[in-house]
This record gives sequence, C-alpha cells and structure tokens, in this order.
Amino acid sequence: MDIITIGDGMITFDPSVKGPLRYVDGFKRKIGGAELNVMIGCARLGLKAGWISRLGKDEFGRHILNTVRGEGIDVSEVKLIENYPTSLNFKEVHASGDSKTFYYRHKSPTETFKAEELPVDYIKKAKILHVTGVFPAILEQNRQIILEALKIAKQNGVKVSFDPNIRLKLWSKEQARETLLSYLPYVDFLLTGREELEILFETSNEDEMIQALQNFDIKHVVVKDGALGASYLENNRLIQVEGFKVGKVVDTVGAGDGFDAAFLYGIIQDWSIEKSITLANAVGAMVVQVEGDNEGLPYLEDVEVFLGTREKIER
Ligand code: KDG
Repeated sequence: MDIITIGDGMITFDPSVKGPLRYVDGFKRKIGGAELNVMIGCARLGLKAGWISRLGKDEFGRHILNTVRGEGIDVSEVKLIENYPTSLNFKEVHASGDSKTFYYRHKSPTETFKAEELPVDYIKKAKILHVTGVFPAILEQNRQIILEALKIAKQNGVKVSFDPNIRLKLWSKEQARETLLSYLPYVDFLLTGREELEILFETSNEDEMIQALQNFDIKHVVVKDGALGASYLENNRLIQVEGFKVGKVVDTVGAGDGFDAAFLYGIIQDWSIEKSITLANAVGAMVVQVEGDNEGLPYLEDVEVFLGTREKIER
C-alpha cells in the first residue's frame, strides 16, 4: 500500500436546505469520516490506499463498505460488527458554506477494536501511515491504539502523516493537547490548521508556535490557511504558498482532508514541498465547490485541468 489509515466511517446526512437543523426536513444520505475522506482523495489521485476500520453490521455499514470498496480502497482490514450501529453525522450548512456537525457515534463500532488487533504486517508494508485527532477523540482506548500504530510505523521505517483535526464536540482542549502532543515525536508530516496549532501550543503568536514546533523532529510542517493557501516551515519561518480563488463556496467540510490527500500524493511522487502544497491547495479549492464531505475530491486529470496543465475537453 502507498498509504493506510485507521478511522471511523460515518453516514453523513446532508441537509436539503440551509439553516438551523431543527427546520431541516430532508436529508441526502452520504458518507464521511476525516481519515476515510483522505483515503478516498488518495485513491482518486491514483494511490493504493487502505482503510483499517470497524463498521456496524447493518445497512449503513454495508453501504459504506461497498462505497469505499468501489472507490478502489483496500478494505481487507475493515470488519462489520454485530450490535454496534454505524456512526451517523447530521450536517447543518449555512449560506456561507460553513457548517456544524451533530454526531450520533456512541457507541461507535470502532469501540470494539483493540490494540492487539492492529494488523502489524499491514502497517509495516505501507509507505505512509496517516492518522488524525478524530479517531483518538472518540474513545479513550483509541488514544493508545494510535500510539501503538505510530510505534509500529516508526520501528519499520513507515512514514507518519498527522492531521490534528481537533473536534471539540468529541473531547476537551486539554484532552486533545495531552494526547496529540504525545504523537508529535513520531510524526514526519504535520498537516495542521492554524487554529489547531493555537490549541496544541496555547498561543496565537506565530513565533511562539514555531519555537514550540522546533522541539519536535518533524520533517515537514505544513500549516493550512483555508482560502489563503498554506505555509511550510523552513529555517524557522513559515513560507506561504498561495491558494486558488474559487467562485462559489458551497461546503467547506472535507477541504482539509482533500488537501492532505493531495499533499501526500506529491510526497509519494517525490515532489518538492512547494509543488505538493500547490496540488493540495488546488484540491482544497475544488472540494469546497461541491456539496458533501468527499464528493468534490478530484481525479488526477481533473486537478490537472484545474491547474491548466491539461487541456479541458468537455464535448
Ligand atoms: O474532515 C471532515 C470530516 O470531519 C467529516 O467527514 C466527518 O466530522 C467528521 C469526522 O468527525 O470525521
């Protein structure tokens, strides 16, 4: 595998109208999950991606499994669990494209997953292990599972990519900080939002953040700044790679996951950081123009058209 991840998958109910959820009377059934979105993005770009997960042995679990398999993602490490309903997520979308999430993920089928069940050989054979702050936020035992996985990766020369993805609906800032900081010594690629760095290092001062990051031996630190693009850390300063202007933003959820997928695609191709971030910015910009957590994740040809490196032929 080029890249693998561990995470929860969810049925995402997208509202048929914008505004407060209490007035929404229709939903579209889609799928979501931060780690899973990254794998979908990777698979569409052409990487061999694998997902380690547990889903409910129910209609929703089967739907997710079939969809993920259909995306060409390896699901040999996904199991359907009896008596655990597949996690749900109801989205509230605002006119700006920003959204709120309402989780129904207790008890998540991933609660049945134990550290002893980590597929060591599967992890060992991957080029990159991608983890985020979502899976450890769901349940305390998940925090240890990720730590174990990081250790397996490190001992076997598997590169680790990490997106803090701090979901304060699932845990407190203190819990997030304690757990996620303990992961940083294992991380090769840190793909983070600026607000997440503020939570992790308890400062909004850029110099202090950079100083705090220097305490960890992270090969590449990339800070995502939404529409502005992203920056990478080099010689104690953040160097910006400008983002792309987009027409109408319809749904911002999943843009960061698309960014991660494209950045890691570039890394696997041995591209420079700047070129990898340019592709990642392009994918992020494409994702926000499509409704859904992963529907806007492009195939490689689509990004090339977006970037103007491939001719656009429509009919
Ligand atoms: O990054 C997008 C994801 O957050 C979304 O697809 C589902 O909220 C979600 C989660 O917790 O994984």
